[in-house]
Amino acid sequence: MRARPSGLAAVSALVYLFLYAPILVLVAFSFNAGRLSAEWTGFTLDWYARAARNPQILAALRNSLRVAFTATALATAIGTAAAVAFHRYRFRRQPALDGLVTLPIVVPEIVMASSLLLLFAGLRLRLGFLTVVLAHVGFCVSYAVVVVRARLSGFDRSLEEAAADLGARPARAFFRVTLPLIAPGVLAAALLVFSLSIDDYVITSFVAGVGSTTLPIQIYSMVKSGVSPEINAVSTLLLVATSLLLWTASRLEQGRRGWGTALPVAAALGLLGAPFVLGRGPSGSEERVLNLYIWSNYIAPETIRKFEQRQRARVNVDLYDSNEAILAKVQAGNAGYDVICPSNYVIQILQRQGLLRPLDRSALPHLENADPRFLDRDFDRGNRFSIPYVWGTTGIGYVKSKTGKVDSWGALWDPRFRGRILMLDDGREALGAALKWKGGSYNTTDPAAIRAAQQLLVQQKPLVRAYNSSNFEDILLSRDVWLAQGWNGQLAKAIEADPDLDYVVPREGSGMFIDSLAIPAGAPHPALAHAFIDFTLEAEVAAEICRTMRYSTTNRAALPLLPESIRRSSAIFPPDGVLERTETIQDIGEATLLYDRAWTEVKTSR
Ligand code: N2P
Repeated sequence: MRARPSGLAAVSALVYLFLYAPILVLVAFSFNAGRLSAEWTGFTLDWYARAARNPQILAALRNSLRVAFTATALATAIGTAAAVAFHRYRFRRQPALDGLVTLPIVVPEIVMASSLLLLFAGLRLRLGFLTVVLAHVGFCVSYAVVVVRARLSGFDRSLEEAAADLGARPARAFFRVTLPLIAPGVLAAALLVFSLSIDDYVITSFVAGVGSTTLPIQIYSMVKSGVSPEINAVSTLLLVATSLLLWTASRLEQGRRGWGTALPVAAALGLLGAPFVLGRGPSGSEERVLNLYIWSNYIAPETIRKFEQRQRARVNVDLYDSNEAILAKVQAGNAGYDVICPSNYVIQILQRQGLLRPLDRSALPHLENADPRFLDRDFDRGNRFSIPYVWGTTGIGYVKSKTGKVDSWGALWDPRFRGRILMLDDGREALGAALKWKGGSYNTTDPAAIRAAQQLLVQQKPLVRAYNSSNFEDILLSRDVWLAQGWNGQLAKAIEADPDLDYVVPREGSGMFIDSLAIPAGAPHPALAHAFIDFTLEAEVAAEICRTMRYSTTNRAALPLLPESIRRSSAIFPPDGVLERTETIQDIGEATLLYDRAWTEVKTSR
């Protein structure tokens, strides 16, 4: 026997540590009593219990299971049939066919995702359960074929022929002889497909509509509004369940079976089903549903819950962090949203394309509460399609003790702050900062000016720690950055939590936005959508939205209900002098392409 090279064990330990440390941390912190994942404060199972009571998580889990079971049945059946056909017959150009069947395994997921979306849009299929299942079957069949074929390679065809000689028809021979013999392979394929389906994020995120949010999508959307230990708990369950399934699949492929196979599968399904037993399962009855698509950090769960109780309805909330995301979803069509919340210029674009539904004034009695300063604006004269929700400014949040007073966009290019700068992950905003700094406009259509802004951002890149539009305020609070371009509401929240932070609308001027609620043309529940918009116009509700999110309210009646601290905050309600130097982002038509191109160049430059 050869001696084991010394140090090998240590090296392998390191490799395994590298591979598994993140997962172990996640699992460990799912049992941590503290909310901040940074330190251990004691053991608890509470996050599991909470996850089991969280209706959004339960709904997502139920969707994931429905999709996974359906996709598994279909993909395994199709895959098995294909594998048997390949085994039984030789086709012309067999190698090419083999390649084509396995190709989807190596096609980049993102390519598969966007081509599926295109296909469904072309077929005018509404995005939802059906499209998700079709997509999953699409990417899983290849795996099923590969696994079943492996099993078939050891299969003795003379058994099937013997059955035929004894008078069995092909179907009977298949079900009585072939299938039982290859059953372990088929089962292994099914387990693999199930775990691929239940895990998938990229493809699902493209082809899911509202109401078909699966667990991975739900987890990601929760991460965007801050990592809570509940997510760690759900992720741990998902991780353990899929590992058990994959482990069993590989045992089956090696020809092992018995209790060692049945138990882990039962355990995995038990884990996935447990939340329904522990928590109050979601009611299966056909309820009234509102599908809301809104910016992250724009509405508190309590506010949603109030509306649900009042209307005896359920609200599905999906979150986004850029106007581009909402444009893409609504333009792709048929996403099934009832209420969306785009910025001013996006309302204009969508309305011009006929993608918004005219509002019914008689269903909006609380419109009288709205602040007239935000009504009848250029992006929607007469408010035929949209009702203002909140407004705000773009500026810089910064750590006073580290940077001193900041009042210019130039601070974001200051080499002293290398690695301590965060920019919004948003082309119009990031380019806008560069344009403003040099005395230009957010809305210039001059190609040379846009190119110059692009160059500034490329030069700035080595100083930038992160591009982030979702939780930039957390990153500032944690001191990972000292300067963050961001939107005022979230930064105002951070300032209240930490007096060493401040917010400024730079002296060169900046952006101001009015984000409005609107109903997409194809919204499935327009009546409930109107009820929701009217609900947000109630003085108390509008005040709650401002209190919890710190974005400035567009509701006049809500102002007196706000605490002094908010009314006085210059980050939340900037004085007129500040507003005078802001401008709104406009729809600039064709020139949008120049911005898109410039931003892509910035993001991909090194
Ligand atoms: C909230 C983002 C503010 C929207 N997360 C800017 N239009």
